Amino acid sequence: MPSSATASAQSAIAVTTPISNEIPKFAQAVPTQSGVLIAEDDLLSRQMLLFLLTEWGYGVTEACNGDEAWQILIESRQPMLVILDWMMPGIEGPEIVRRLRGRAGGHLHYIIIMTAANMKDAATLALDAGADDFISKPFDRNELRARVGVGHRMLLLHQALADKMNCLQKVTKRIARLARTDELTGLPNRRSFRESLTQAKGVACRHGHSISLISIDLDHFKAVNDTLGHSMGDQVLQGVARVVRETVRCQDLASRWGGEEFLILLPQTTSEAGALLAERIRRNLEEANLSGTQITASLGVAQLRCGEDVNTLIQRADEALYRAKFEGRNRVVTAKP
Ligand code: GH3
Ligand code: MG
Ligand code: MG
Ligand code: MG
Repeated sequence: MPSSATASAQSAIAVTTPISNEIPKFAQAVPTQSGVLIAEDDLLSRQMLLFLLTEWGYGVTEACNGDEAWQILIESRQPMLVILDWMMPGIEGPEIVRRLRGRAGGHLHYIIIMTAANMKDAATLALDAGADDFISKPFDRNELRARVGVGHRMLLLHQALADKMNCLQKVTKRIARLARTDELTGLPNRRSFRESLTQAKGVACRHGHSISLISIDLDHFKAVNDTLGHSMGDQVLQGVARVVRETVRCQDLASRWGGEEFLILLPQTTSEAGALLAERIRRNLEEANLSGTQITASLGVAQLRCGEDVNTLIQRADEALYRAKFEGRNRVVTAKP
């Protein structure tokens, strides 16, 4: 039995193959896992359909009236290929189609309605009800094989498209995540942090909550690179990120702002509480002994003022940080509220 890919490739060939009376090879070759639901109340017709479809390689599910067919269709997504008799006890063919198309995912089935040849406008009505195709009864076996084959190819195409969409969705998600993450430390990057800060500011203003920021800059980090090498410096930065992440509370958001600088958003936090947390981070970094080297950091803390924009808040946290540098490094300085 051919794979789906082979069947797709074969169906592509069909477009350029001139029409002949011979059954094309690809049309004969149907993967056995392809199922067809036959809903037909006439026993003889149902047996004939069962015989032919089985011979052509389809797995067949039978329903002998409309209610039974409907039950099968709503209980399972399979089979996706459906042959419905128009007139049956219980729900009639076109009504089944209408109901199915109205359900989530119900547009994915390929539905062929069997119409009596002498019924006026039957084909139009069947297609208008939402069927994909129709076959007049009594049916010609070659025509049936060909039309069911079209349905089968359409379902394969749908499947291939759905697989591609799935793949695309996963890639898009991954790209979006990468665009928001700092590659070295795995922390949110500057872009992501700015968005989160703007959002958090909106929430804080609406609810009258305080919100604070800690700005961190490693002390004399250039010397770490100069003595240990850049790749060791990278490892130290990863270690700093780990220490910061482990020290902050779960509602806080630590980010790598750039280089050896980190920003932490503290929702519902005053600058006094922020300073206590900053001091804990400072101490933990000092004691961490990352990659066999002792590093220290200077930290600035600022609390959002009423009506202040996020850039000014960042700037005030930075100014506090530079005061910490100026005053001798390895310390926390809090900006005036
Ligand atoms: P200060 O105490 O005044 O902040 O001194 P400093 O040496 O930390 O500051 P400076 O701005 O002079 O140097 C920052 C250093 O951080 C220089 C730069 O090479 C290093 N750095 C920035 N980004 C990275 C990185 O991704 N990996 C490594 N290994 N080093 C980085
Ligand atoms: Mg009937
Ligand atoms: Mg710096
Ligand atoms: Mg520095």
